[in-house]
Amino acid sequence: MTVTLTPIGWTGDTIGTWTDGTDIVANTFPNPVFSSKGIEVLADVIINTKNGNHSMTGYGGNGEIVQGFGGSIEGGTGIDNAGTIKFGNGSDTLSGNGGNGGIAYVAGFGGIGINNIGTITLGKGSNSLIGKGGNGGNGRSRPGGVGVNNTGTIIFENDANTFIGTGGKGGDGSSVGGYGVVNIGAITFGKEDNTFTGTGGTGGTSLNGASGGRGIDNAGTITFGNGDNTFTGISGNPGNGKSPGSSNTGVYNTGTIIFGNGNNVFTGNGDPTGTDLFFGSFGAGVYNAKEVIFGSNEDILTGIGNNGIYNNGLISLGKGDDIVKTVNFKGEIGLFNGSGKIDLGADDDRLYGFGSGQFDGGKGEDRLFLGTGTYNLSGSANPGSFYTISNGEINMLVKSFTSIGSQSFSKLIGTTFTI
Ligand SMILES: [Ca+2]
Ligand SMILES: [Ca+2]
Ligand SMILES: [Ca+2]
Repeated sequence: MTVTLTPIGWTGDTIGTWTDGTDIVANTFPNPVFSSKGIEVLADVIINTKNGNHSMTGYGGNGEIVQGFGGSIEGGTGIDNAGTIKFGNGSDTLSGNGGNGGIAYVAGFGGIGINNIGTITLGKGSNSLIGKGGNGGNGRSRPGGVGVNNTGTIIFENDANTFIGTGGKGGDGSSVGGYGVVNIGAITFGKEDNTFTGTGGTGGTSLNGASGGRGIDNAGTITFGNGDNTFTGISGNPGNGKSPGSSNTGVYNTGTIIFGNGNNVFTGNGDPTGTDLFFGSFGAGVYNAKEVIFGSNEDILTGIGNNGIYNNGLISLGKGDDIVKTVNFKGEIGLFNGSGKIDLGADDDRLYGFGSGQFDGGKGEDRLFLGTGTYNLSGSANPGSFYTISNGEINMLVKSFTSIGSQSFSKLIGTTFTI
């Protein structure tokens, strides 16, 4: 049965009112009502919890198993917010668990862990928002549920917060794993050190194992304040099959991700097997089509994949001794792809990888580390001051680097060299 939040408390499986103490809100597990939501806030309803520690845990109902057509077969959403939830100061936890999709002629989708189309503001205190998608139904299968799906607004204040989305497993048959976090709205963090993790679900088993889900898919805006943040997207593994499924992307960004000043660690881990669902044979750790902006401390951006970082937009590292690293699945220096720009900004930065795109070291002693191979560095720069490093197939445009490997950049101009 569903628990519904109200301005004075909650009703449903349990009934209570908001207090300044510790309020625990949860529906029954396992949720006995097929496809029902665990906890919901209806549209236009405004919830003001008081100060104190609030714990909300919602379990969506599983989809029904039906013979033939019909039935209520999608997994229910764990926590569904269409209104406004304002938490006071205190350490609050929202934990939503999507129900599993049911089995029918056409199976059901896994339920979403936390679905927000309204507004959630978490006050001061170390808060956690944790969504876990349900598994997709087997048979004529359906995808796993998304861990956290946000089309609205989620705001954290200044404190160390945790944000975790984990996609459900794709149904056996042929369906993809659920995405860990999908954001087309706005997610904002305050100062302090936050952890943001999205992990895609495993793909379903079939003749050709289905793709794992993306770790983090952002088409909206994610903003961090000053602080040392950890931002991690991990693709789910593909399902088992005679041939492996397509691989998917750790962090897939077509929106905006902005960090404040602090030592931020941003990691995208693509799927190590199969071919990429969207880029043919180029599985990506991090795919960026718009912008990722870091502030003025020491940031580390790592993409692990067939293509570690596939960038068609702008990635700006700002001031500070920053590191941008591509890693292939053997653990070696990997590949860049795309036509975008990576701007390392002021101070002494390091760039690991080779591939297409524009790479600007900016001010400072900037070092470039290419993977093993034979390369040619052009004898002159283009009108934009970029030199071309070519391996005979791919051109990498670089400027303002002081060295390549252990050798001086200026001494390599116009030469062919082997690493
Ligand atoms: Ca920086
Ligand atoms: Ca820099
Ligand atoms: Ca620099």
